[in-house]
Amino acid sequence: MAKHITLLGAPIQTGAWRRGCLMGPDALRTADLAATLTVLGHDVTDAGDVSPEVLSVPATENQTIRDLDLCAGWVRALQAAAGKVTQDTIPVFMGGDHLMAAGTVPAMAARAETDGRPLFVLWLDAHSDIHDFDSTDSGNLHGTPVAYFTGLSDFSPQFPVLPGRVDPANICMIGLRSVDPHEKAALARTEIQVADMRAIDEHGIAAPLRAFLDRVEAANGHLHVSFDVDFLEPDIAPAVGTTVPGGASFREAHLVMEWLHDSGLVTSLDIAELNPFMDERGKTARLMVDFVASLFGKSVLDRPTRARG
Ligand code: 6HN
Ligand code: MN
Ligand code: MN
Ligand code: MN
Repeated sequence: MAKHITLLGAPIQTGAWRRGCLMGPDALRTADLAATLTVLGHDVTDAGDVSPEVLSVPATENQTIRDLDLCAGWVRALQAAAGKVTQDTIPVFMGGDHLMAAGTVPAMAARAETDGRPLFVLWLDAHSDIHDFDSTDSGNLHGTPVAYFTGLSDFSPQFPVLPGRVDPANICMIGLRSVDPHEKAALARTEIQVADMRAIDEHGIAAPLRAFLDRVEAANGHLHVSFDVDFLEPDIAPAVGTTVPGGASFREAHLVMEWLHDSGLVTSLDIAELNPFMDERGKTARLMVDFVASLFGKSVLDRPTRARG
């Protein structure tokens, strides 16, 4: 089924320690993301890049936090830009480090509220990104978006009041393999469903995904997918700042993308943490374009899909 897809660049890199994610949107463009989706029959608009607001926010008690003003300016600008995306389009937010999700996800939650449906989030990542201003020991705010958009921690007054909040019970994290002690404790206190790499080794990646997609469908939910490139095994996807060995294989990630397509449930997507400065001849950018294409219907053989209106 043809979709209207809007590409929106989120070249934020101040949430990460390593510079380079600002090139992420342009690497995806160079790897032909728009044309690839157009060939699949979709109507694609590239809406260009968002720019951060220039802000000066009060200091946090934790002095280790990096680039707080710029990060806050990005969160505000991304919430504003994503907030303009209407229901009839599927936005693909091209990051940018994963703090981008502090902008995109609350906006998608607010969008879902306008038709009274809940937002679900599939978090594909080596990390849980559930730190807050007090708990982060690295000071890198890309480790915090989940604690923010769930309202589990207080990020005021530095970050905006949430335009929309995600219920932790509506989040599924797949691929985790680097979780800090504070994050472990935070996850244990929430209803977030987690399939870490051990669970994937034991039961396969299909089982937790199927269970989650069934829940999204039963709740008539919108589904936002936040795909951190470090979800993948670094051998196949070297273009990330925070590589952790033992990630999802090409085939596991590919299956996830194809199932997401067949579910007909996905209403928005983040591509986060692509750092082209770390890439090998564009291989990670091209791989990500291929995965996005699978999510939007590229397949070997046709299979029945659960088309939704
Ligand atoms: N990401 N837990 C680590 C930290 O610095 O807080 C890593 C965060 C990684 C963030 O993958 O988007
Ligand atoms: Mn992440
Ligand atoms: Mn990560
Ligand atoms: Mn940490």
